[in-house]
Amino acid sequence: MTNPVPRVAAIHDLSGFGRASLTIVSPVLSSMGIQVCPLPTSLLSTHTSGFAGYTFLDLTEEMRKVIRHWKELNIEFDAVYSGFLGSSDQVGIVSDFIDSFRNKEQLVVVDPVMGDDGTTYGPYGPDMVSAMKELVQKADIITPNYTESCFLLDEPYREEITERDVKMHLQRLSERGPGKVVITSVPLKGRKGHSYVYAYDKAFNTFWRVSCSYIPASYPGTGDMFTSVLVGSLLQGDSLPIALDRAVQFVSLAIRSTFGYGTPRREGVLFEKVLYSLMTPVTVSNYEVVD
Ligand code: PXL
Repeated sequence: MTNPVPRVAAIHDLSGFGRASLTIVSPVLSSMGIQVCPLPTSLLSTHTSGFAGYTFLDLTEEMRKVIRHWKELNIEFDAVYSGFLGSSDQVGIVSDFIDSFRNKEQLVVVDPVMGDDGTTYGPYGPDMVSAMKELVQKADIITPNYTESCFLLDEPYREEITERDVKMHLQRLSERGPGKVVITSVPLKGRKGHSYVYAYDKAFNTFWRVSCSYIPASYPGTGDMFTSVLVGSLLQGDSLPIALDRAVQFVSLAIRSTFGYGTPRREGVLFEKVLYSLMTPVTVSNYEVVD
């Protein structure tokens, strides 16, 4: 760590309404005592999940200028954390950013945001999937959801998956480069009523699993929330399984707090109501080691 307050370059879109990407990443990480330096990839009126007619401004050229200026200022980042990218061309920019700002103790986290429930998000197609396959090779940690792990591995999306197959996904993804792989929203066979997060740490050859009870509503932005808490927790010095626990607990609490209000799904989770909970370390832990 090089800075008294850990500093993150956050490469995500800025969606004005609906709670996704930078409007989640910034408050979550700031609440955890982390400095966020946003490098916006695009500007949207809303996120793309459930809103028709959203506006979209591609910021690729502006990103090059921002990066040039940051380089002139010799800014050091303790972590680089990328998410939703505006175009497959931006993958090259993020890849160069990682190379040019690399330092020894830095954490590079790529959330290969591409889709959910077996389909890609609005503006994405096969070119983004190919580009993401390249980018994940540069990361220390990747956090695809189950759908995105299928895209990255050219595997068919299934309604249910066995634990043996999840472990295979994790190991095959880590062979591409990242030492730690996390897969969220795993629909484990025979375990309806629960949602699972699995992780693999290559250095220790260990698999981890965290379960959370399922609430019958899925909200956009929860993946951004999960990975942001994970990044904040790791930068605070937590171990991978504790960081997974904290991320699962925060997302579950945020979903539970929202569900009772019956707000439109597309407006995301009312995480503002539970942001305070990020200011304390983990209090309950339920992770398991998987044989
Ligand atoms: O939460 C992922 C995400 C990020 N950014 C935009 C999105 C989505 C998912 O819908 O549309 C613009």
